[in-house]
Amino acid sequence: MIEFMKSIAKQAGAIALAGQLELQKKRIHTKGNARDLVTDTDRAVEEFICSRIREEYPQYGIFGEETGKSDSSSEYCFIIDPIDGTASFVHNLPNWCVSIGLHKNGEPIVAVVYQPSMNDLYYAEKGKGAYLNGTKLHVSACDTLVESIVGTGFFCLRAGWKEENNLKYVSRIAPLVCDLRKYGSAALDACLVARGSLDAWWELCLAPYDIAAGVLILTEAGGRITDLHGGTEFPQKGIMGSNGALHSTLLKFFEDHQDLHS
Ligand code: 2AM
Ligand code: CA
Repeated sequence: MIEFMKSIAKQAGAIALAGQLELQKKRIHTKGNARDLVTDTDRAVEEFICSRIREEYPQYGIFGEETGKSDSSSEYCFIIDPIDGTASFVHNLPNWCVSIGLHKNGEPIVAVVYQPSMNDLYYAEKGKGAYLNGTKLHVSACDTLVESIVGTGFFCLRAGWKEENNLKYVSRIAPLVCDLRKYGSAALDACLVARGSLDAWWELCLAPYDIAAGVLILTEAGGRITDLHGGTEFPQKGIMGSNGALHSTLLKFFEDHQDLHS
């Protein structure tokens, strides 16, 4: 299974890269077409992944960002984000990826995240560790906020959260940490924590396909994932992934500022 998922993620990445090349040619000159093209590429990538899954695992469920949930009673479900980090994809920035997770009875068991711009393939199987291009991953050992680099994202702003949004957390945490990062792909943020480049990451308002693969890669690399209250209701109640060592400190931070978030 893992080899199948790695292979389709890489092929999907190649389809996306070809779409991105077309997009770059058109983006400078024609606004409207560029928007259509990214949607077309998203759909083409997801359709490719779904068709390969239907060939190899016809009985399994599929939940894709573009096509929604398939009708299936299988205990297995593939969860697909064909291009996570769409804004970076459109603007020719490197921080976008193909994300494919496999759940069994709602629990992640296999995960693949492919970042074509770097040719980086992250993957994990439950209980077998997480890897980047064959090298085992481990989260960082950083245990103080003042030394930490923490990632976040602002989808909540685009989702229309006018008052209770992430900006209030950001303004309060910025003075406490070494630095903040915002890369625009939740799947890659989770992988960056898994490889120890970020010490933690949080976001308020994501969908299951944004994080389905990233959560397993992060936890298999020794990290911890919860909602912003320390529970398991992510991403509905926000999500935080950390190296583990910083987790309780960050949960305390969010608890102390809970009035900022409904
Ligand atoms: P995307 O690039 O696939 O749209 C950045 O803050 C994160 O928010 C990205 O992972 C981005 O995924 C995600 N995001 C953007 N629009 C979203 C939506 N409508 N629902 C859920 N997540 C979204
Ligand atoms: Ca996404």
